[in-house]
Amino acid sequence: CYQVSLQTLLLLNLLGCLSKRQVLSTIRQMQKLLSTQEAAQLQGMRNLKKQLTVLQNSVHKQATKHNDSCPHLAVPMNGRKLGRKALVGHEVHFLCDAGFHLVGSETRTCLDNRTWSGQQPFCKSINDCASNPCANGGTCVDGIERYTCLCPSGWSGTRQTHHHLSPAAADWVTLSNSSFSRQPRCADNMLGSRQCSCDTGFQMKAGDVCQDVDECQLFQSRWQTRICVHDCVNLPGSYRCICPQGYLLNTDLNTCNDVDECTNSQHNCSRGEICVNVFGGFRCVRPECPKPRHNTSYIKTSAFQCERNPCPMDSKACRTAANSISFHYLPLQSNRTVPRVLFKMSTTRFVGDSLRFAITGGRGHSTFAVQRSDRQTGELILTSPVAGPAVLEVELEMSEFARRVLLGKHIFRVMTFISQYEF
Ligand SMILES: [Ca+2]
Ligand SMILES: [Ca+2]
Repeated sequence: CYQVSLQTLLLLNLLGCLSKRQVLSTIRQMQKLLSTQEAAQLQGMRNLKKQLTVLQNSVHKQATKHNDSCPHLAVPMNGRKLGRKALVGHEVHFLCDAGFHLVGSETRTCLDNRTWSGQQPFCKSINDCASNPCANGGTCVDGIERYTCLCPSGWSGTRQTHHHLSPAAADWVTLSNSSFSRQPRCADNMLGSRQCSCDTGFQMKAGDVCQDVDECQLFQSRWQTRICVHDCVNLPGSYRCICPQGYLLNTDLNTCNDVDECTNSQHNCSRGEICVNVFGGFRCVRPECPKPRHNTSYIKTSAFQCERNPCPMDSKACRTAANSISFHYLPLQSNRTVPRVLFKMSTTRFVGDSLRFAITGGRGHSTFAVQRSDRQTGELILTSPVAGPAVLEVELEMSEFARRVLLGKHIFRVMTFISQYEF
């Protein structure tokens, strides 16, 4: 019936003045009070830390302002940068290697406001097949500064030579029936008998003719014996693997490697967007913090992270809103085996006594599950195979508790880009 201090509680307990039930209920009340105070204090400290970071950033910005130079400019992949000085008024020029053409600004000037004029250029591989140079159903294979036309059988290279007008050099591989068969090499041996053999990639057929081995038909048609990860073209005496756009043939000549358009600066993401490399292409993303509402607002603390601004303690809407929202972009190949751990979440500032993980939304979230991998880590798991191309979105929540009192919530927005192919 009255408030007791810890000391008086002990004393009264010793003297036997209070019943066990009364003591326990008082202890519970005090525990609850402590937890609430702990949460409030923790929130206060987090706010202070955040304000210090903001202050630190603004000091950094002021310090760099005194410098009279523009930020460092990257050298485009497969190209060169002419001019090293990055001082106000200076210019740099960009060039591309043979077989590539420049996309973006050829010349950029360091302006008075210490930013570069124009757009960061990149060197794009010239697609020598873009003009469809192979006539009459020929298949074009792009190379660097050249292309190869693979003619269907029944057509000869000479009938297509008038398409040589393209500036790129062309290899003409005529897949007429005659180029797939050759005369054997024969020699008379000491015993007077004749021995004949075929070149590599050819085999002897009836009528003493060397016939090309169609490796594609022989091996590519069955999954177990496939020789090319994507597509195969039969050539006289050999074969060639072809990769779809966005991939380059690996040095093993049968697998396809994704082109990293983001680090090669081969993307066209606009200013304010972030390039995300995915299998077979790239994506331009723009992670944005939620708009302010009900006393709740967020500030961007890094490219992929938003943190809640300090809130008035009397606003329940603000106190229960997530403390942070982070954005995650995951590239994945089509039809990957499951179950597969896609993403792990944990906290480095764990002060409570328990964490809870949950899926709280997103398109196509039925293909996902969330589970705990240890006390401090939750995992996002893909539970069924997904055929691409597809984009899956899922929103995860990690809540931190101390004695069942919510200390904070963190939201993870995970976007998975699934490629068209299984590589
Ligand atoms: Ca062949
Ligand atoms: Ca890519």
